[in-house]
Amino acid sequence: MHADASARGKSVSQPANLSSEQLVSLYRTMLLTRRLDEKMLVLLRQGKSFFHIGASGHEACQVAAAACLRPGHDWSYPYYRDLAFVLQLGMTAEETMLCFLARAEDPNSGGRQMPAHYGHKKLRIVSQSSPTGTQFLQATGCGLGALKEGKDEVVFVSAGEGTCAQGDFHEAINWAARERAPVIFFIEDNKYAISVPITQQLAGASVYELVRGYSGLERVQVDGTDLEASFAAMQRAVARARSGAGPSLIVADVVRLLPHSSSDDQRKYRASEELEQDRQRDPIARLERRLLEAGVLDRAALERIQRETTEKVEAAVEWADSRPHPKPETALDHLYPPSPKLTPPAAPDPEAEPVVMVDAINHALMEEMERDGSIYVFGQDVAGSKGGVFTATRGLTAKFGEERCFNAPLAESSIIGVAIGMALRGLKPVVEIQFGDYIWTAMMQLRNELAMMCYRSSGAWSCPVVVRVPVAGYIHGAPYHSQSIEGFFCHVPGLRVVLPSNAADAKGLLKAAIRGNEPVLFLEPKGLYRQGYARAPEPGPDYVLPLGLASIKRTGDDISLITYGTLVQKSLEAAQKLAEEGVEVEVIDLRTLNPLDLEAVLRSVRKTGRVVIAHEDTLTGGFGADLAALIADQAFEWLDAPIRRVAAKDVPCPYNWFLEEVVLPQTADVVAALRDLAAY
Ligand SMILES: Cc1ncc(C[n+]2csc(CCOP(=O)(O)OP(=O)(O)O)c2C)c(N)n1
Ligand SMILES: [Mg+2]
Repeated sequence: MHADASARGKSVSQPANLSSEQLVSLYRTMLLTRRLDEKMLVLLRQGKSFFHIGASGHEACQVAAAACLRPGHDWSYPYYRDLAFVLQLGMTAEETMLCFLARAEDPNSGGRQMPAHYGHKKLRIVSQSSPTGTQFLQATGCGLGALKEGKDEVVFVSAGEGTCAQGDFHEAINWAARERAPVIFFIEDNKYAISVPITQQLAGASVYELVRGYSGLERVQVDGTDLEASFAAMQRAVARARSGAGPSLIVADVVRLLPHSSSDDQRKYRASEELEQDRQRDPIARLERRLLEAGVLDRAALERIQRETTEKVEAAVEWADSRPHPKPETALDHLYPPSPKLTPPAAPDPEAEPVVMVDAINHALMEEMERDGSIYVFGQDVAGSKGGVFTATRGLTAKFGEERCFNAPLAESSIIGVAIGMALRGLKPVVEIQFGDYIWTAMMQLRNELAMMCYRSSGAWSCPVVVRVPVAGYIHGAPYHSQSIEGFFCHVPGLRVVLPSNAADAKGLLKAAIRGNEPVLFLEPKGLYRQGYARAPEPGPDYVLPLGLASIKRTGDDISLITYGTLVQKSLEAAQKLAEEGVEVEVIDLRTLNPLDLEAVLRSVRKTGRVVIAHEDTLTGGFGADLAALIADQAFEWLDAPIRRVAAKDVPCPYNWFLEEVVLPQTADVVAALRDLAAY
């Protein structure tokens, strides 16, 4: 083992203190892993499942790592190659076969994910996904949570060497090292990422070299086919994390004895001599030699263990194969976790002091943080006396301390990934992405992690994260401070999308988002933050507005004008104009797009028979397209005219204010659409 002398902590070379019993027990898990891998490949050929990805060659370092953790106390984010790790931590052979055969009782995902996507609530193995590298930031968030809660828990996160090229890997190390978070980055270096060798992957062809510059990170290199050396490296990293000294990165040099997965044939890109060299380093053969030489086991004892292991695998397969598949009628379950049912509050007192939208949001955060100590606010510039570029978080650090309102690094994926990790351990992150235009670097975490966690784990895990995002234009914000983003996110099952148009709604909806268990994208039209017309008498601290209730802003019998966000005021102005012309327009503010109050829309359409949908987002693929299709589908017989849409032109929003005016929908555009429809 080679530890970095320049990093915090001492260099160690002592062998692990493993007793004979421990060695044999770890050997049993390694062998079980190998036999399961072999059996799964047989079952695959028999058409019993459709994907396999093996641990063969990685077993020694994996059992060593798991043996150093406290199951059910420490947290793990293992990757798809970690069968030996999860078995050693406590997952049973039966459970891994339920996973492989995609059965209903599989604790990993209930048959929703491919095999080897681990997750086990009781063992604190967090549900893992397919994208390489998303786990690092979540592990960091989990570690930060442990620090904030004063728990001595350690967080294990693993991946292959190829995955260390991902940005999330570096973002996670940066944040974990900055905070001295108790995270162990465990890299299983088999020199290949599918077919790509490490020389084509990483500068210096070495993970150890790659992370040299991270101050506060201890780096260790170890022969991952050597059980005892791996155990010593891991023991040291666990002790360091538990003592509060901070993160470690262990690079375990291993061999990949199987192709990348059952979809791959490594003979196509690796020389037979190289494959033979790898076989010479087989960790199981190595440990068997060691056990025999040390007299821990004799040949007969070894053979007995091998027989028992084979029998165990056969019994596990037979049992798992007898268990039921998930019922077809459960295919739509667990998209969202159960959330408290809220009843609509009484209307706010009209005599109350008026408040602008940004202050209403600020007060909602203030009141909710006061009420619930598990709420954490973070993002870029949100802390201290600045309180965010729009002041939405002003005063939170002063009131609740840096522990609960703090600045994140300038990295959006970090903000969402860390929030997910915190939420998974039971905390309530309410984070800010500074501008909707910059949310894209967090897209993987939002779409593949936050939104899918509950579904992919069959409801075992959920991420109650609220993501606040200033969006939209009319502020001369140019292409990169004007974007409307709701259309993208309404296409993501598992994510709620809220878009208020005034101060009172913003306060009530934000409170509901915070008090619920679902992941919520809370979009704040920044042009309305201080707008006079978006002001409202401030509702009290108990004003919690359930998501999914549209608001009828004006009633009318002639045309339904369905809108939300910045177009609400323009729609009201247009409706007023039409009223002067004798046409009564009903204006509906959707307030939340997911859940959608379709019933309120249909009720209005059945009355008017004519519909205009108005939103600021660009036309093509916008939310209006979907809503128009729903109305056409469910109220066709009631329609007397085509459904019209008013939206931004299909170009980015330009800076020049005359150009901006052309691109973004104006009141005159809404008026024109209404007149056109009234005359149809
Ligand atoms: C973000 C992302 N890109 C690509 C893939 C496809 N993919 C799956 S595994 C893999 C290689 C990973 O190699 P490495 O990190 O070295 O781990 P190993 O499989 O060798 O253990 C790739 C490219 C993916 N799952 N996720
Ligand atoms: Mg690899």
